[in-house]
Amino acid sequence: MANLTQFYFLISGNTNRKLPMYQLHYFPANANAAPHMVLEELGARYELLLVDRTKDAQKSREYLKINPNGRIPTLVDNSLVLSEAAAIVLHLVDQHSDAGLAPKVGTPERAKFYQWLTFLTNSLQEELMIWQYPERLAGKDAAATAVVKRGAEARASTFLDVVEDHLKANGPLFLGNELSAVDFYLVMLCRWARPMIKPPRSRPNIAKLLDKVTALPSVRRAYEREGITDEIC
Ligand SMILES: N[C@@H](CCC(=O)N[C@@H](CS)C(=O)NCC(=O)O)C(=O)O
Repeated sequence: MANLTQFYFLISGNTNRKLPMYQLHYFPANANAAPHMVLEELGARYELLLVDRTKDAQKSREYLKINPNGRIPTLVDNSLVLSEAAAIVLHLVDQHSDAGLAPKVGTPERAKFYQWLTFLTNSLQEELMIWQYPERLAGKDAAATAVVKRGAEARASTFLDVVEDHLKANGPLFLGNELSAVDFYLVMLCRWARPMIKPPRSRPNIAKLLDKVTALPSVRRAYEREGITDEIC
């Protein structure tokens, strides 16, 4: 059987540096994208390591040692091994609090930042996962799969409407004029959601946020380094 655990190193910014600070295990445009955009925006030192999903490397013995869930991404920060994209994003913004990608801890703004990040990862992301992989819930039954897919898309669409209403009232970004990590998280999810019957960009305020955030050099670099060359979302 082929070696299922091929990790590849990719270039990551500066070359005149000592050991990398972080390692991000990724697959192009997967749930690593939000942590990756944050790393780029922070100007952090990191290495990218490909977890080759085409070979099921996320389920390999080596990878399961660092991520027993067999999911991508995983961030390695010295002795800390961290999974869950939202947790990684929170860790990064806390490690680089001076960069201001999240409001100060203990403020109402920070609480709202938690609210939106949790909403994105817990509600929208999960529904998009079901929409993309309905057979994981429905099994082999084609009719059941279609029902699950339709239901997940309808729920994801409702969640996008909630984001649209929020941005209309409080935008152009999640926290008004302040760029925060939650804006990057929405970009990641909106890329996945592009094939929806009602794509995220059909909502004007979401489209405005996506235009603003995908114009950032950090965001373009992150996707380019993952090998993504088409329009981000
Ligand atoms: N809740 C996790 C979900 C991660 C996740 O589902 N990653 C997908 C890629 S986007 C994955 O690893 N899929 C491979 C699999 O399920 O085998 C997170 O946000 O990090």
